Formats: sequence, structure tokens, C-alpha cells
Amino acid sequence: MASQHVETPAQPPESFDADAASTAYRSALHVIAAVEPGIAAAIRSELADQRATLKLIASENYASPAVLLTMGTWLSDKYAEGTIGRRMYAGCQNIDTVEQIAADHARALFAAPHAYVQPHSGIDANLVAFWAILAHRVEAPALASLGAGHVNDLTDEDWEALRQQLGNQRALGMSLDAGGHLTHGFRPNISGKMFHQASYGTDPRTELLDYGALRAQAREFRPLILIAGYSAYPRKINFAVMREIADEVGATLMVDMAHFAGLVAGRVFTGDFDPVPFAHVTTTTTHKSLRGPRGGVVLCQPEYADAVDRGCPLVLGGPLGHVIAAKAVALAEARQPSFRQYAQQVADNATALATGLLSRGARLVTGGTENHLVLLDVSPFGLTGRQAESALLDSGIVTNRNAIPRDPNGAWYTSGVRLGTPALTSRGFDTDDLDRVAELIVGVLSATSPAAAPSGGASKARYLIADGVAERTRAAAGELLAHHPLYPGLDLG
Ligand code: DSN
Repeated sequence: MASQHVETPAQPPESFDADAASTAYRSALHVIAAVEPGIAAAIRSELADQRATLKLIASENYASPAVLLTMGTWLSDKYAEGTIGRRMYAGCQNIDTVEQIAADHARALFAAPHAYVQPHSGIDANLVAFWAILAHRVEAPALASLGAGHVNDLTDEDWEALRQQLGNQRALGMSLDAGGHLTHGFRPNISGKMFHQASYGTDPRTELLDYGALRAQAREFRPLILIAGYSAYPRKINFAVMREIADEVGATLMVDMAHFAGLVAGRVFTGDFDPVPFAHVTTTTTHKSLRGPRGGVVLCQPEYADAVDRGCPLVLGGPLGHVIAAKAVALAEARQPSFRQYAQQVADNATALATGLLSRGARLVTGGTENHLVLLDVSPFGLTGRQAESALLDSGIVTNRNAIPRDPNGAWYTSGVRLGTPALTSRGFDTDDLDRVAELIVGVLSATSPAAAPSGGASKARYLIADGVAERTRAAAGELLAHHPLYPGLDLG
């Protein structure tokens, strides 16, 4: 297959001083093993596993040694509730410095008016966003109309009326089976309980977002918050149209760009496809396509900044100074020109993976991809997502099962497997490699069949792989991996 990617290969996070990193990790493992050898062994084992498998989980990546090392520091030991210059503890000058550097990088990278870098995860970032939108849109005007400065100033009667109002707002987000996230109003999640919630899906024929249908639904439902973003939708979203719909119904547009933040940072998603200028509040994680430490960030327009900055301790526990510092390092990396090459390669690789799967007869939800992920419908192979995920894992290919629109197998067994290219691209995989990965995936799934349940009848979990296929695939994957070593030169001794 012809290579379609940019002239210079993507710069992997491995552009580090391997000798220095080897010394650092050897020493760290020595210190850790003296206290709890089981943990030192697990750390070694995790690196070995990550080196030896094809990682296609769309939400995972490989952070650079600089990012990883930053987390193992005494910044972890400081309490710093509050935010920059407004802490509830003394002695936070270094955490202030760290948080300011991270926020400055986030604002510059995404051209955002304001950045809040404390959330511990994407779910926490979304909770901060929900809190800030309720505070700005509902609580503040209610307090003003009652002539009160703070909820503690309210009579019990007024507080009860405000509490009812806060608890009766509406949110409209993408449904889980269309590719939305649990925190976008899925009923078992707190977001589905704290709001009157409705979901929008995708067109049953094309499996694409239908902006006309969404506009009609929003006009009817009139949400306080319109949520855009996804964890398993393989297409771009037009945020200019989303903002138009939000404005038309008086909603706040909240975009969760956790999955595609790296494509925004790397300028693959620009214009109407860059959410930051259009959303009132944008949330993200830092560990997916952005390739940083595990954590979250909230970006927002100025009018939401005060409420967002009060996230800790009103919604979040004490900030993780060591992780915020690692976010700063990762954001600094993402501002390098090489990150743009990386992001473009992630997208090119996803296209190559989709093309490789389609050309071998597979069915993809929406028929392809425009981002970093592909959603493979495994029902034509006669498998559930659970069976496909397990058979691929046996063959050295790490994926996750995922529901497809209107999935007959539900969210546990599912009928799909989600595949993403951020991690392999960080190892330096190119489009030819992704075509080979597609070949291996189709080979495994074609050789896998459902097995009977122990009690007889069909099982949605048990499966059989034809003799030798898993072993041969692991060997073929090993060849690809050997061409693109993870953290080359890093030797734990
Ligand atoms: N766990 C993330 C993902 O895999 O998409 C979402 O929370």
C-alpha cells in the first residue's frame, strides 16, 4: 500500500537521552524494590508487556520519559487546595509556579482564554464543567435576584427553591451507543442523574451525526447544556454548527475533546472542527492523543473562568502537583513542531487502518474514519465484541470492545471493537505498518469462532481460534514491533 504520510516521520516521544533515562529508572527501581519488590516487578513487567504488544486502545498512548519522571517527585507531597495565588494552605509557591506554567502552555497550545489544569481525570474535568455551568447560568443569577452574595446567606426557603432549580436543569449529549461518553448523560452515571437528560444518536442509515435532527431535538428539549464530543465516534464534528444550535436554544455548548485533543493541538482539526473557539467550556484528558500524564484540563471562555477555578475543593480533591507538573511538560512537548507531524500521522494511520480493514471485507461503523479511531463491527465475523477482543489479545493485539449503534449485544458483550492509532504512531508506525496491522486483525477474526457455553447453547464470551493463528500473529506482530521499539535504548538492567 502506498505511503500517504508527511515527508518527515512523526517524532516519537523517544527522542530522549536513553542513558540518562536508563540510569534514572534503574535507580528508581532499586529504591522501590528495597521496600516492595512486588511493585518494582510489576513496573518492569508493564514495560515489557507494552513493548511486546500492538496497542490499539484508542484512548491510550506512551508518554515521554520526561513526562513520566516528572510524576515521581515530591510535588506529590504538597496540599494546595484552591488555585494559583488563592490557596487554603501555606507554602504553595512551587505548586503555584507549576500550575501557572501548565495553564500558560494549555492556553497557548489551544488558543484558549482560560485554562484550569487541576482535574485528576476526564470525568473530573466534566464534573468541574457541569458545576461551573450551573454556578454561572443558574446559581449566580438566582443569588443576584435575591440580593444575596453567597448561598450561605439564603434563608432555608430560598435555598430550597434554588436547590430545586439547580437540580432540574436539562442536558443533551450524544448517546453511548452512538459513541458518546458515560459522563454525557448516561443514566447510570452521575451526569444522567443530576440532569434531566436526553440523548442524540446518529442517522440509522449512515451512522453519522444528523445536525438537522439534533437541531430539531434541541429546539424541542431546550437544554441548559448541549454536550458535544465522543469516545467512539470515528468522525469529525462541526463545532460551528453545534454552537449555532446551542445559541438558538439558549444552551451552553460544552465540548469534551478528550479523545481528539491531540488532533486539535496538532492542528489536524482546525476551523469549524476546532472546538475551542466555539465552545463556552471545553474539557479534555491529557493522556490520550495528547500523550501526557493521566489527568484532565478545562478550557473556557472568560465568563466561566471564576466558577471553573473554584473546582477544587468544591468538586475536586486536592490538586496533584506532580501530575500538573507532568501536564506542563507534556503540553510543552505538544507545542513543538514535531507534535504537528505526530498528530497528522495519527490521522493518516487511522485512515490507512480503515482502508486496510475495508479492503479485506470488514464493516466499519460510518464506513470509515476522519479522526484517530475506527469502530469495527465484528458481527459479520459471527463474533461478539468480547470474543473478538479476547481473540485479538491472545494474538498480541490489545484493543477494547465497544458498543456499535443500536447494538443487539448491549454495552458489556457488544458487537464492536474500537481501534485507535495514537499509541502505535508514537512508536513510529506508518501507514504501511497500519495496513499490515489491518491484515493481522482480519486474519485473527476470520479464524475465530464462538464456542458453546459450559451449560450448552451459545456463549457471548467463549471462543475458539484456529490452530496456530494466535502464535503466528504474535510472531508477525513481534516483527512489526521490533522495527519500532518502545523507548529505544531504555534499559532497566
Ligand atoms: N476510558 C476512556 C476511553 O477509553 O475512551 C473514556 O473514559
